[in-house]
Amino acid sequence: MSDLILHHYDFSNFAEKVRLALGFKGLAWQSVIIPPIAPKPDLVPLTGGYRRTPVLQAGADLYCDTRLIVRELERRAPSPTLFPPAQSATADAIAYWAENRLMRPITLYVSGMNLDHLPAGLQADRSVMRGLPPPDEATMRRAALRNAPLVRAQIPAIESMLSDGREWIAGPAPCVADLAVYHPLWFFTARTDRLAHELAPYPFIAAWMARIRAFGHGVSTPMAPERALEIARNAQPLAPEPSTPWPEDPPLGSDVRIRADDYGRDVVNGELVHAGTDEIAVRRKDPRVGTVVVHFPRLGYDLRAA
Ligand SMILES: N[C@@H](CCC(=O)N[C@@H](CS)C(=O)NCC(=O)O)C(=O)O
Repeated sequence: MSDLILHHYDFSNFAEKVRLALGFKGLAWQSVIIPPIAPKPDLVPLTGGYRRTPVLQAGADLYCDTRLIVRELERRAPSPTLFPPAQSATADAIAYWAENRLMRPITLYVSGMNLDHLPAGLQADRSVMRGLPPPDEATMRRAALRNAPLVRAQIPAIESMLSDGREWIAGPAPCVADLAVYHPLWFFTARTDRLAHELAPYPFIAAWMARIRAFGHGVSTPMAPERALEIARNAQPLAPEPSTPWPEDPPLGSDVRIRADDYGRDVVNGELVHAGTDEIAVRRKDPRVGTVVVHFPRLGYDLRAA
């Protein structure tokens, strides 16, 4: 049985990025479905408070944020690679743009146009997650209309990247940037086809999306959430990778808190066991899961002394 457990739900676009990475690498994995809105009583004991989706678990190690999750999959299954070295700088820049500049307008546009398809309580939950008051339907509709032009100003850039006939977005080989640009576009039609017309004028995008869809999702087996907790409880975390801390970092072994620097800023407390250029990790204890190590990417997370 694969020891990879993905905590996710079907319409999460960031989860779709990881499902496709699992498919690209031909991996088997266990699928734990988590609630799309808080509370997440069987996830938070594992992560220590992080509630965003998805989370990857392997035994007593938890990997938060797709930036790190995809790298961890690469470390465990290097071939085929999602990080061809010649493309890595371009890929990182493209992925950053797609997930931080393109994604939000798409979310606001798609959600506001599909109010009749949103799960109950979703919008209120997302507002709390961002520290905002819950919007009423008219506000969401206005946000959708404001964001439609911002979406339309950016999608042609994707068509243009592909229009020299290349198969993949950052060069001759598929890489993590393909997944990072794909999942915001996937979100357009994840619930309904209502906005499919927005992508219709772009033949290069359509062909490229079909190539990525063909990666599939690997081989997944459903797992009950309690079983994932039990697996963590019965496992020991991996020995932390050697650290290369910066002088500004809190000392290794000290109590720290980590949280996302954008939204869903729930604090995770623990003992700093790894500080590297790209990753930070804390060890923590929970009555339901014993000792676990929770890993985060360096970029996008705030690390400070507790
Ligand atoms: N930077 C994060 C963003 C993850 C994210 O925003 N996921 C959305 C779902 S697509 C989320 O967490 N929504 C709130 C939730 O699921 O509780 C990542 O790459 O994993």
